[in-house]
Amino acid sequence: MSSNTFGKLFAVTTFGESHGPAIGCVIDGCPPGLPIDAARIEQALKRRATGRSRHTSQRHEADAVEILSGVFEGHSTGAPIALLVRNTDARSKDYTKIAEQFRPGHADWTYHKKYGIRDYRGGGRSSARETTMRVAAGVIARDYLATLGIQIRGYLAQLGPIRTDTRLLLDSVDDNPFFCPDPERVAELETFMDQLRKSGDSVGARVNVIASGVPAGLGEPVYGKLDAEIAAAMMSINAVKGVEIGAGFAAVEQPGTVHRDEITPQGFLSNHAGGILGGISSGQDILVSMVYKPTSSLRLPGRTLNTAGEEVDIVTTGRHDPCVGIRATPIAEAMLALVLMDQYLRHRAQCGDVGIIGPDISQ
Ligand code: EPS
Repeated sequence: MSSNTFGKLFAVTTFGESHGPAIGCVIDGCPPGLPIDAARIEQALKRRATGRSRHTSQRHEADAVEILSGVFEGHSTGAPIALLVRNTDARSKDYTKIAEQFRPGHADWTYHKKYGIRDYRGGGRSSARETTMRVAAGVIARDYLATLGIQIRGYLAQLGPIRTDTRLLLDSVDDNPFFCPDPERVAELETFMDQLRKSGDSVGARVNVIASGVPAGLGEPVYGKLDAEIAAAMMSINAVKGVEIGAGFAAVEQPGTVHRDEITPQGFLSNHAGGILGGISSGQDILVSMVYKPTSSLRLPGRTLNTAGEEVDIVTTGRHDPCVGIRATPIAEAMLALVLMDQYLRHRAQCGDVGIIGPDISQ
């Protein structure tokens, strides 16, 4: 089996490899009449792109978007929307040395074990380059969701040992290359990353995403619960090793009297549930948090095997992100948008004519 499509009614299929001729996606199920503009998508891709600062990979991709289908006179037609981005700055020779070696901590090993053949150039399909198309499709989902009053915003919550969720000035997230919500932490991040880059090591990060304006009712118990699909969406992003909704793992220490979000005529008194109860959105903000592991492509030597099963020391050269989490905020936002878009269309299909009984206190 293969699994390159995300979503049921808003179904996004991505294709392409990091060093292949192009990457792309096909979005099937987009409602007609939505304005779609390549330049707007390209703007969004710039937020995620490599080479925006000295703290990320220095690969400089054009990330020019070609719309091949599904858009007429600037609007979605209801036909599949096909987007293509040609790869323009792949440097495959960087990978010749490790073509027959497995980077410890990388998908090299498992792709080889599963498929028996591996495009080693830039990690092939396992590369974070693929997330470009998630962000592209995410623009379309976010634009539609915005017409419903749903907004999605993410930020870097922690980079290595540095907590950055000290102040949530979300309007300043795009003013720095880290998506840091506290401008006072940026200098510390710069210094930390400069030292890390010199050392040759890498580090992990935590990214948080919030969806506001989500109506109560999205989510399909029991196997299509909203939180289950959000967790799966985030876990499908390269390097994500953990996902939390609301209080998340902190719930283990919370008494029920604290964790429960008491309900009053004015609304919920807290949001430990992260906006989801029983797998269905409650109308509160949806709170998602995820952790990215440290990058596995390192110039510091490490022990591994080669494809002949011999012990070797591996050194990975080339252009890599010392912290993939730095560029991950737009990807996490896009994945949350894809889940909500798909779940919205699914809710409309099954329950579109269900009236809410009693006052809606959740808004
Ligand atoms: C990546 C390795 C690097 C990054 C790449 C992700 O690729 P390369 O070695 O070919 O320069 O630059 O990121 C992107 C190209 C991108 O657009 O995100 C990896 O191993 O995941």
